[in-house]
Amino acid sequence: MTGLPAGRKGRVCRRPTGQHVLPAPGAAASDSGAPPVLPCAELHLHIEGTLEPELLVRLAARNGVRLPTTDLAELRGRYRFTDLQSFLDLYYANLPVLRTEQDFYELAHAYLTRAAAAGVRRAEIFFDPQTHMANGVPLAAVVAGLSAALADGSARHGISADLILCFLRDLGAAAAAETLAAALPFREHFIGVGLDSAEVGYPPALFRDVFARAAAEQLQLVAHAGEEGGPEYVWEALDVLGAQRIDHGIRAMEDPRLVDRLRAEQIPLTVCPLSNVALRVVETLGAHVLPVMLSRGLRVCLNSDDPAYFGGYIDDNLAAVRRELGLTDAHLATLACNSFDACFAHDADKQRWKAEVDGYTAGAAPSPR
Ligand code: ES4
Ligand code: ZN
Repeated sequence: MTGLPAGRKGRVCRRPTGQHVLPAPGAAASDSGAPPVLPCAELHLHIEGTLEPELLVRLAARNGVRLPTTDLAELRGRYRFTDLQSFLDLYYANLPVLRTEQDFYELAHAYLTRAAAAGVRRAEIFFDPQTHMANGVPLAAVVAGLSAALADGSARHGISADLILCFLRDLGAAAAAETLAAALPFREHFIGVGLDSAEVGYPPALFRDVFARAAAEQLQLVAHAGEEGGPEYVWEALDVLGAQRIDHGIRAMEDPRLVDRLRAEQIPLTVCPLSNVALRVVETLGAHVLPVMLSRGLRVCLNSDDPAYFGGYIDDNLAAVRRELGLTDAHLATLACNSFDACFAHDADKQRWKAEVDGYTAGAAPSPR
């Protein structure tokens, strides 16, 4: 376990002067002269959303689970969504292929391998126990498989990673409380709780008691809010649940008073641009509010959400916002530093990772020919 309460103050990250040029995001770090990738933390990642069609088909065959098709192109062709619910319908329909500890191990192992290539130094990974328990999988198997993969990711790739247990808001508060009670025997295997799934109609305040119980267990508190729900969901997540980070939060930009609050308190917002486009929360990437959030001084960082479904991992998100929003090297360095400031790791680790960003930006200046 590496998770600890976040240190409040970090050293200010040195920004590039504007002359430096970062290597294109997506380039794999290697000893072979390939340019290094920007180090970052990924704080908004649903492990179930990393289930790529190839692994889906392999697990279905291994576990005798019928899929509507096993054709990879056809499966990928189904990954077109009109809103959050249309995505969730497919996402939940695919999850019965996950049955054993080994399945969960392989799922998280594949993510961490891909994340390491994308520059991820720290991952705080959501999992949805209610889905798996409803599918007949013991919570012990879920936790053991994921935890083993995290330990392996640390040994193989040096990635620091922890789990955050999410409550499915559309199953209600009583189910969330039962889930927390069932999970407390595994308390040492997760560092926090979150709130996900269908947002509109399930405001954060419904979950006041279960979040209070989690806080009493010294768990970190985060919540999805302001993805499809309005700014009032963000206010509630902060004021009623005591959320330390807001997942998505882009609709907070509709409320100037809320923006002032988020800036004043430097509350982290884990923004997921490719997700927002895929779920039509924004019309196009070029219309995303991310540049405004940065210019308003919000502590925003980039994340992939459900990368198997939304067109890419964190490096793909970085490349996309650089291309479509014209974000500069300084912006990307700020996003990376923000991700480390926002994470729940030890302060010494945060400082070390942010120094890597500094070294990276300084070292990325093109050498004179
Ligand atoms: C999710 Cl994009 C998104 N929003 C809310 N809940 C989720 N669970 C998995 N992906
Ligand atoms: Zn999410």
